[in-house]
Amino acid sequence: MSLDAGATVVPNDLESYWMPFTANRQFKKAPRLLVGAKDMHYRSHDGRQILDGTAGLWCVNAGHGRKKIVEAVQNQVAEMDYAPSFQMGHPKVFQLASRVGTLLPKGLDHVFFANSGSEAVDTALKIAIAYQRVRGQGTRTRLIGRERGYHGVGFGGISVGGIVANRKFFGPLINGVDHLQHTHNLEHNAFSRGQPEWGAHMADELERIVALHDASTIAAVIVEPVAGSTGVLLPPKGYLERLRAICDQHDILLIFDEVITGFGRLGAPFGADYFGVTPDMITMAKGITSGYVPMGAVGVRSDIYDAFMDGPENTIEFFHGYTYSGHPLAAAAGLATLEVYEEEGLFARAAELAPYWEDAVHSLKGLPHVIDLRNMGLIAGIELAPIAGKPTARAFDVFLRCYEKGLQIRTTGDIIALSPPLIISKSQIDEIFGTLAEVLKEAA
Ligand code: PXG
Repeated sequence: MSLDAGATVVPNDLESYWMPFTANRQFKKAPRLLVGAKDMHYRSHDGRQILDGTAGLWCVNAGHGRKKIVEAVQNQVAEMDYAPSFQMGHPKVFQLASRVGTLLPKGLDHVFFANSGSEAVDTALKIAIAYQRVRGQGTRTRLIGRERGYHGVGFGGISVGGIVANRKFFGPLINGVDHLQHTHNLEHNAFSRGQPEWGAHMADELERIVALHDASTIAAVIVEPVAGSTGVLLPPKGYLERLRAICDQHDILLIFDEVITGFGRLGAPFGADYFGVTPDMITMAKGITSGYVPMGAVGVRSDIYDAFMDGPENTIEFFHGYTYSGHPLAAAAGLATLEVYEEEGLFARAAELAPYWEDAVHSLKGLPHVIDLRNMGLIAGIELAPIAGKPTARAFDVFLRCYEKGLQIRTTGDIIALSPPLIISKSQIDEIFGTLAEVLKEAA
């Protein structure tokens, strides 16, 4: 093993690392290692510049190696590495909660910190069930998710999630969960620009689920406003509004999982702002620190928080938390990241670029294998027809070819997902779609 400090890092033994969500044996035969990053680019271990079309994994919204964030983290680690999170605090985590509170939709002004999206989701689900209990509605324990939903990989998240491969290996999961149908429909909505017209009625299925289980057993509904991991599924016009109305009618909490849609991805602070639909809780991660340090969080309506602030003042109100909740490095990264977003107007920039992005996405129409193009804010989904009998192979081939040509994309099944840092320029947008067009013409 040679991992010499300062030298280009090329480990010669890849065996020990069990890689997450990766075809380990395939990867280890032909590894793709990233060794540096600045602004819109990664540097690969073979010294090439790779244009980052995915903001890492949907997280580096401020772009790579931004001085302000780097220095904030460096200074923080030197000043105080760690502070206990239970029965103790440190100033920056309070500041960050206030800052995030001011960004969140009105009414959601309390923030619980975790270290990832998965933890944020489990936290929100636990808050939902515990809230029903503390307000005297302890029979409301059921959770409703959606097919093709991705809510991370904790047992709570995969239970409400709807991606079969993420669920089928792991036994009965948590019980008392039901699922809405997903809204993806190529027959009605292929090649829609932005929100599709067809499908608002799919929200009415919640009425059927409520009729089946009775509202008195249901704590919360959790959905991604735009489903990311499953291949960029956009909510039909009116769909989220209807979900909100049905939840209101039955006194059920609505949770938006905004791990991807938060922090400017759609050209607004949150998807809730973009769609004008306010949930009762928002889960977030990724963009909160631009991915520089892991962090997750849940934004909570103040009356939910208040419902817990009962009983003797010396009792812990909510038995939940992590050693690293609000870690000083994450808090410092978060504060600096929010400053960068604000100073550079990056959410507005994403909104301004969105029409240009939309045209670029839809310029791929008519190219081989492209059966749908979807876009919103600075997100794109490009759905390819699978190779017969070999699902995922075509998109993966496109991914490898793009990487060879210096472009980082992401694939899920036979869908390509794009979500660049919000600092992307128009010429870099042209480069992404130029490369993709070339590759689609030559791909299998
Ligand atoms: N909720 C949503 C909506 C997510 O997208 C999580 C929860 C879990 O976050 P953590 O931090 O625990 O991974 C996510 C994560 C991809 C991809 O390319 C998406 C995610 C993670 C990695 C890859 O589709 N989303």
